[in-house]
Amino acid sequence: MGDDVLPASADGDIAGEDLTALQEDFQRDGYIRLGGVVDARACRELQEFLSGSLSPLVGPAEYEADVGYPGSPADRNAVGGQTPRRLLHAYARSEQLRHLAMHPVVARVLRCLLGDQDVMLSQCHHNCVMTKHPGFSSATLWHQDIRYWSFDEPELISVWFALGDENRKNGALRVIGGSQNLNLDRGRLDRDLFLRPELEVNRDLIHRAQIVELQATDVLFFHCRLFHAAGKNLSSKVKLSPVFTYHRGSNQPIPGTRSAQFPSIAVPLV
Ligand SMILES: O=C(O)CCC(=O)C(=O)O
Repeated sequence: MGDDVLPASADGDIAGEDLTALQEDFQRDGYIRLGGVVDARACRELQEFLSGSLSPLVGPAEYEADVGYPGSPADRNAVGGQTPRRLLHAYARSEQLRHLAMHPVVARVLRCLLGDQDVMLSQCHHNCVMTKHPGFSSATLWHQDIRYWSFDEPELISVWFALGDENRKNGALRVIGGSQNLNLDRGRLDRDLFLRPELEVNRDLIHRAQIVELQATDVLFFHCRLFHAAGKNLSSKVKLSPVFTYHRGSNQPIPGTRSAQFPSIAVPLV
């Protein structure tokens, strides 16, 4: 099940039969969690580095006020209006983040899930560090990340790295397992392609959601068509989560779109 956390072995490797099980879970649920992938010390060092990028803010960044989600400040001049939501261009920010994006266990699992040796990291959206602040963070409504993307095929996988614990209190992700396989009528989504919660049929779907709690060093892989959402951070500590998105080399961004703005980078074979 996608809600089990499969630990990587002490040397960070994964047995072939485990990879097959992960692939089956991913096909069914649209997400999988892997436990203890990133070295704990690397998580602490990344948290330290990223905290230093918040104050003073090292751009480029997206602000909570820019997205206008429930709970976000009305504009950048409002109280809390300078709260960052994402540190953008994560891959370019440091050697440590580049190592994280190309983590050998992540690369191995991606090759299996995408069924291809030729795996690429997109430098367009996500490629960011989600920075969920106490006080001024917003809730993210139910959506599929494919709304951001323009690729030949809707087959991309995002990898979410937990540098600290992620739980209900600090706004962990919630997912609707299996929803990557649904084809919903356009009328079930609002103008911005969020699920319309006022529709009973959508309420039934949302009722199936599960929270994805993560511990520092865990990673979550999720399909770009998986419906997911997240709450505000009600803890007293900023939640920092690097997120990168990957695709097969043969699955190309549509020229001229935001997805083609920067070249993708090959994930090295290990
Ligand atoms: O609020 C969150 O942490 C979820 C963010 C998210 O799902 C997104 O930006 O696509």
